[in-house]
Amino acid sequence: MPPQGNKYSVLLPTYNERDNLPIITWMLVKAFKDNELDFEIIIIDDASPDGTLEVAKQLQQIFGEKHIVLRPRPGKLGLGTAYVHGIQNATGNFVFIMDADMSHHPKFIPDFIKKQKEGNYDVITGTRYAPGGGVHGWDLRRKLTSRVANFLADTLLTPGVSDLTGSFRLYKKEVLADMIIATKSKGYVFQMEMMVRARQMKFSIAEVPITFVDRVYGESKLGAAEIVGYVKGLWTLFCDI
Ligand SMILES: Nc1nc2c(ncn2[C@@H]2O[C@H](COP(=O)(O)OP(=O)(O)OP(=O)(O)O)[C@@H](O)[C@H]2O)c(=O)[nH]1
Ligand SMILES: [Mg+2]
Repeated sequence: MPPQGNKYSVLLPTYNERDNLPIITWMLVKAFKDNELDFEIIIIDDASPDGTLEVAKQLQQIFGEKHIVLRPRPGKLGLGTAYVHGIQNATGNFVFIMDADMSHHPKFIPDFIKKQKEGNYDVITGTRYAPGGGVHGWDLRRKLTSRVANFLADTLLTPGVSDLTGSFRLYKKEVLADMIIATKSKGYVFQMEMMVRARQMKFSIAEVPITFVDRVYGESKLGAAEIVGYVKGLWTLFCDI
């Protein structure tokens, strides 16, 4: 048995990530094994046209069904519901949420866990915008968009978290379940609303610095429509709380 009997479930939503999935999976397995932690990686693939699920099945053969759990869905149903679907299948008492495109590096996993233990926190959120954190590989436009998105959210909603739009986080499972129920928005606002709700619900939150790199393979999906959607969602949230 691992120390303290903790188990970490990683929710990994994928859509067209066949090139990134093997690397991220291998790195995750290494991070957990090197630190003697009990874990499972739940891959939630939404019928990716590039055949990500086939790659996931091969990874399950390599690393075993105990560690790689496949929970595919029949179509692209969005990130918010992918997390709900994932958590319903999680058997750990802690849940990591991260992207599968290598923007979130598994080497930070031990930092999250160490920080969580320090104060028995409910939520640990990775931040690019605190000393030690950073962003690599983004052009000025993308950096500005992210900064402005964070600034707007922080000004309007003041949740006191330095990186609101990031999604590399560790949660106590029951806390995540409660927060997901309370969170209404979909799309890019989802991550931010989660932190606003966490504060409202008086959960304890701590941050760890992370460096974020641009996705390794594949195309970015952040366009004008997502930005407009974000601002609208932010406003709705502002009026709601
Ligand atoms: N299951 C599922 N996963 C999704 C969906 N949309 C995105 N993802 C995955 O969610 C993670 C984050 O999405 P990204 O497309 O990387 O979003 P982003 O980081 O804001 O933008 P870029 O990295 O610039 O493309 C990645 O692992 C995606 O493969 C979806 O509808 N369903
Ligand atoms: Mg990404």
